[in-house]
Amino acid sequence: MSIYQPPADWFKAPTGSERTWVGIALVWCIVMSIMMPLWHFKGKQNSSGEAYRVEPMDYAKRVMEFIAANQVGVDEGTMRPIVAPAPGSDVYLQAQMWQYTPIIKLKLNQEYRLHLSSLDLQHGFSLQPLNMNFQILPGWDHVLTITPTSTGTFPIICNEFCGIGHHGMTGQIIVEE
Ligand SMILES: [Cu+2]
Repeated sequence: MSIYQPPADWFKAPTGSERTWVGIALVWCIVMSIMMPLWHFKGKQNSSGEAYRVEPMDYAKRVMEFIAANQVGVDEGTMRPIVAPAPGSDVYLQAQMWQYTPIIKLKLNQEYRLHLSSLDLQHGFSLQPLNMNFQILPGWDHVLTITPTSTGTFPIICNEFCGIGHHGMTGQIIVEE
């Protein structure tokens, strides 16, 4: 509640350049509102929001089972397990301060269900150099349906500040023929 009541004729319709800028802002709002759902279906890089509640310790157990069933090696530099899951299968990536586990090898042009979750706090999943970005939250299993369309080694970097080791938090997805 204001101290003084405004005069009854306080509203003045915008004129001149103010009117132009209000118009530009309005048109842009409408364009963005149309583009968001359009890009979801046309852009091929948006998640359909498939996510499930999961207790962090239950997720860690699934990741351990996944690694045990699919491990093909160990990365010598980081001592992280390397897994090569079957095409069409569920793939589990675990984020925690300050690493991603495991290193994932995928086949070109095959579809996978990539599960993302965190054991501690919020992390980011930024796949480079494609610049595909998702958030990784503890308590949520976020499932991305992905089909790699080019071969190579794709670094994952954390783009949500998560503490003192954040700058060194990286992972890897390797795509092979
Ligand atoms: Cu981080």
